[in-house]
Amino acid sequence: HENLHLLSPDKIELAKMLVEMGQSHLFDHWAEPGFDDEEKRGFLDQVARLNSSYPGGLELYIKTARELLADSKAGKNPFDGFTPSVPKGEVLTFGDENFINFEESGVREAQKAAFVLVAGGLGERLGYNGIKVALPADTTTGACFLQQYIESILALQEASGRLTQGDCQTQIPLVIMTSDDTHTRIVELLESNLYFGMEPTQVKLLKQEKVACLDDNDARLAVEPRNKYRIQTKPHGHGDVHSLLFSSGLLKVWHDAGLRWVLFFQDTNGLLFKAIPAALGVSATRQYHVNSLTVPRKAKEAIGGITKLTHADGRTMVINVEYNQLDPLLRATGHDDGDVNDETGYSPFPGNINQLILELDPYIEELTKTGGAIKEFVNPKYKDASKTSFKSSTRLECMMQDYPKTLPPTARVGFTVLDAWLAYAPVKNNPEDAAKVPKGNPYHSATSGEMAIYRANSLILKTAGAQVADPVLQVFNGQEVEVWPRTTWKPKWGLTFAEIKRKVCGSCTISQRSTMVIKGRDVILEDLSLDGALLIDAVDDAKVKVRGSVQNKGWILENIDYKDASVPEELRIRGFRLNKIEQLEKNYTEPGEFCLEP
Ligand code: UGB
Repeated sequence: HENLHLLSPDKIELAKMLVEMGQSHLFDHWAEPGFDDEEKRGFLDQVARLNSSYPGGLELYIKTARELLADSKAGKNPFDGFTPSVPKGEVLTFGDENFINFEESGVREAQKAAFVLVAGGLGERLGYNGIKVALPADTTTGACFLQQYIESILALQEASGRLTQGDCQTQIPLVIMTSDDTHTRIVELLESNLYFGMEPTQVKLLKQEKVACLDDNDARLAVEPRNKYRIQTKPHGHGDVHSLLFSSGLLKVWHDAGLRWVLFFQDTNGLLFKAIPAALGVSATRQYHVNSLTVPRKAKEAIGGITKLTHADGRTMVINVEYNQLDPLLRATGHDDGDVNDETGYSPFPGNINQLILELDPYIEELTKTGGAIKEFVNPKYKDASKTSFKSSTRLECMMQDYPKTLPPTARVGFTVLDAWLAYAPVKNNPEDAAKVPKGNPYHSATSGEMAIYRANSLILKTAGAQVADPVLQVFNGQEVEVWPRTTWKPKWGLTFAEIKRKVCGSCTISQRSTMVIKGRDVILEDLSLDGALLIDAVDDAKVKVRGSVQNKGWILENIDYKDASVPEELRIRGFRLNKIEQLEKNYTEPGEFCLEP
């Protein structure tokens, strides 16, 4: 009480609220007036930030925490009363007529889309020291994930503009959710690369705040061990993206601009945009309010499973069940073997790749009710079976894919199943953990993430009619991977299958040891026989036909050891680097029509 005069009236209210909410321990060790006064004010400033950044404020946070901690202590199953079953979704086959039609409709819709990248996570499992979006998606082009994402959105924008003759929006907005762990470095990456070609005003950054840590089952807020005037905080999870979007006012701006879709995606999936046009087409055609992108999933693989849950009282929902919960849920509901592969070799529950497409208007309607608050969970690590104390402080967490949990039963919640080779190759695991992944399951490492890009590109070229040599198996950082020819292109060369097919003509062949980098938009491959490395760059108005035989020593993959500290970290975590011995490189800087016939 003797310190109250130091505080403004609104801060006094906050302090009172804390005391009423059983948090008086936060003030127990306060020094007398005249000592640490700045620190005391700083403490209440932090409390004010924690209060305003959480929908419903700290009071609700503490209340929810008590409920969730009590449930956790009682061992309550969050799926009590629900029976899981396999939901029905739209299954796509790359390159067939259905896929091509969905792609075209998706490109049309892209004019009315906004993209949201959640990039607040540090990626502890990967253990990389930088930010994940700055990692090269592949080392052949060296383009980082953020560059790839931005160039893909720009290519989509251009393709959509062409198809719809630019009748509405001309710039697709991109929002990046950052956190204190990633914000400054993401700003630097964007600024030092001139936003990778995007208009700076097209990109908006929203920073998520951390939430207060909890010391015990009474949800007593944890104080920093070395600073008694600071509450300990931890990340709240990617679910924050919904409340941030809502409170930023952007959803209304998008609505007023005539937008219809919001697409959420994660920080390190180099394949994603190969699947986006078709998946957006599915959303539009099936009029899904929520469309989750999924891939076939191996039983027990560390990605969530999309599941239909039916409650004894008749309620149903189609929702992601995290990998650590799916197996126990199945066992508890009569499936004695739990989560197992069926005759297809995959779990019948499709794998969530955390790429969501939401229809804007129903999204706004829902968030107007919830403020963007997402159903949370708590995951305390207890000291012992009495579950009375924690090994270290915990906090509430939330996930963006839990958004449908509050939706009414009338909501149209669907999902799209895509080939994993086409849609999903994240970089999440460090080399040591990846090498321990059971054989047959994806590694989700920097090694597999890069190799997956070459495989997808090769398979796409094959489907487009090229003869692409089979891969060889090689081991990098203890992981056996298929090494396909290193064929790459800028998104503007080919974002949809139809566009790529149009640019691969006659009889093209590509040998396994080849590398191809196409940077121009209008480059046509005609009767090309590639055995070596070929690099073509061209300004947008240069039309280049490449034909005939290209043969040279090419670029060779060399093994490196992830423990070799003399090699840069972004290469070490892959276990290989490129030795660029010889290539045919052509750069067309003037508009016109050209033919490259070596
Ligand atoms: N992220 C944030 O922006 N803020 C945060 O506070 C935390 C993360 P992880 P996770 O695709 O394989 C998800 O850590 O959460 C960003 C799904 O829940 O890579 O373990 C972060 O920057 C799971 O169902 O993944 O697992 C990154 O971009 C499964 O689908 C993204 O959120 C799994 O992804 C994901 O964070 C998967």
